[in-house]
Amino acid sequence: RSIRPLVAGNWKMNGLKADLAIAVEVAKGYDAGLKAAVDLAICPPSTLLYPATAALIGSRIATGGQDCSVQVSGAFTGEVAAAMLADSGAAFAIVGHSERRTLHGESNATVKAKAEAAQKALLVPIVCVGETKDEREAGKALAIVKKQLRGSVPEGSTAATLVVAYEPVWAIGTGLTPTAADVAEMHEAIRAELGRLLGKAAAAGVRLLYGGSVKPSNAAELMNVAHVDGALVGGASLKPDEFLAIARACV
Ligand code: G2H
Repeated sequence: RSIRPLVAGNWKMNGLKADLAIAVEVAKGYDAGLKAAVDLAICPPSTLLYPATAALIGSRIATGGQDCSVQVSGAFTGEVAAAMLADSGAAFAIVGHSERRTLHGESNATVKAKAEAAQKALLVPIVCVGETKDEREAGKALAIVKKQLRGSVPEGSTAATLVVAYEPVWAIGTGLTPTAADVAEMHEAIRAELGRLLGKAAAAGVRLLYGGSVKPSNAAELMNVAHVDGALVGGASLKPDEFLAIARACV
């Protein structure tokens, strides 16, 4: 691999204080061999960000938020600013997850504004893109994802300030995954589109994660696809053994 992989756990709206034990278990299993080869991040609900970061001190496991506000501060009830995530210890912020795009009506422009807000707070946004089942079946998957990238990726992003996650909507939490050939085609297209947007040199180093029903049984196949530089893991990230097995599949 020319790019050091990243495996990020997206806990979604799961996790109470007692579940910090999951993060601690992951840290225990993040042995020297894994540390040498793979970066790990855990994105718990924002209520657990500060204690999770504290629980992971010394582990070299990063934390991240699952969303951030486009606003910096002020009268925006219920919103969490990127700087607040950073202040709680986060290094990353997932933006534009399909659950945000679909359930909260986030447009590409909103996702881009969130990614810019994250970068201004020195967080690395994990910008999520992916087509729906209808779009895939209509042969529009590549066009849709390219459009999402053009609309959602901040200008001037570099390998150090951007991660992209390809998550086909129909693969999220369903147990379905695309074929390795489909993932290869998409990730190659994403790298090429980022090259047009950011310049080839910057795009070459941006980590491209695959997400959607990643589990130990399919991780080796998916993680060995060209231009797949890690995983964004939902359900399996709540099970330390499974999350670590997915990380091992990147070595
Ligand atoms: C996709 C993924 C994590 P899961 O949403 O972002 O979730 O692995 O449960 O499909």
